[in-house]
Amino acid sequence: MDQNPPVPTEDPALLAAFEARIAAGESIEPKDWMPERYRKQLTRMMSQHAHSEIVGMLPEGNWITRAPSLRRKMSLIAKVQDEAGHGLYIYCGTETLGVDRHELVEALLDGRAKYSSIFNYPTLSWADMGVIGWLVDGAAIVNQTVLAKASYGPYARAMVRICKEENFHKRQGYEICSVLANGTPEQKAMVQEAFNRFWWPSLMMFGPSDTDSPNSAELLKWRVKRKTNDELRQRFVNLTVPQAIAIGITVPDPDMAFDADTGNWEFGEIDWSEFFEVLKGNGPCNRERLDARRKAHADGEWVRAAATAHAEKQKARSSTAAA
Ligand code: FAQ
Repeated sequence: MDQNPPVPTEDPALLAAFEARIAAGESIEPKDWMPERYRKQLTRMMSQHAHSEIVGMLPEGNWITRAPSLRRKMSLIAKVQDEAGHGLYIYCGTETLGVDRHELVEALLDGRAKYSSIFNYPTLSWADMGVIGWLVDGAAIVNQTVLAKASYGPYARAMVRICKEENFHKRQGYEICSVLANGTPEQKAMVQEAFNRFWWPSLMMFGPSDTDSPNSAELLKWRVKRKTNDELRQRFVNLTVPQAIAIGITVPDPDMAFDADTGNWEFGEIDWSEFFEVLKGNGPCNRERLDARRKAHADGEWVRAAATAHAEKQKARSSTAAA
């Protein structure tokens, strides 16, 4: 998507009225007037979010056939299906801004669109299923609970339902980790190793630090974002470290320390070069993830064709009946 589009000139009176509504905490709805830049920013952020949900099905989908019990398999299938649902709600939300989801999907498939960096890491052991639920869904909840108060109504409302489901995902993930951490020495080592791999990439999910976040100021001004990337990252760390301690997991950060004055768990330097490499397409699984999405899209061609044919037939039937 265009990084630096020309700023459209908006009618100053309309813009002032829009900004007054935002300041008053009103919700902006699809048919309301909005600045083009607001529409663009929301389309960018919501479409990246929808793509993340869909690509995010792949790392866990990879373990469905290898779940260690029927119960684990059932909850993993349900979780992966939920992520598909989240993608669909958010694509629908994006369409309320006047874009066509096919264009958004095209942008994903041809590599122009971003999706969350976290899904470009491999899932190497069963413990990864626990750690993803705990950390990745946990990070998503911290971010999305705040987005449930975003100024754009359809996005905010989608977040309410999504957060409820993400909470279930997080609990099932933490439960897997807790069982493994209290299991045999091999199981405990497996969950610690998975945690070590996912800890830093989970912190990166919140985006670059505030000083390097080009979109934050505008999104905060328009109350799409209600907290900065760094504020949310800190909240996630503060919530997660005590959970790790409770089940005997060590956070792989020698600089981690509790600051009694601020009440924060202070953490070490994030390797931002790794984050930006993943964004450029050079993460461990970027290519594999896009190839999988392209294959799924091509394999689904006949379903789309059949659904379209069915819809057209229904439409023709109802117009004959009405005549
Ligand atoms: N990965 O100026 P900022 C989930 C990009 S859902 C990739 O700070 P912004 C559920 C950013 O797009 C996870 N790219 O950007 C699940 C921008 O690029 P652009 C997804 C990233 O928008 C669980 C550039 O860097 N959640 O996990 C990332 O103000 C388990 C500069 O950054 C959402 O999308 C990143 N981590 O803040 C599913 C929530 N971070 O477009 C399956 C909604 C930044 O200018 C299994 N999104 N970038 O070229 C947001 O809250 C925000 O968009 C942020 C980024 C916070 C992600």
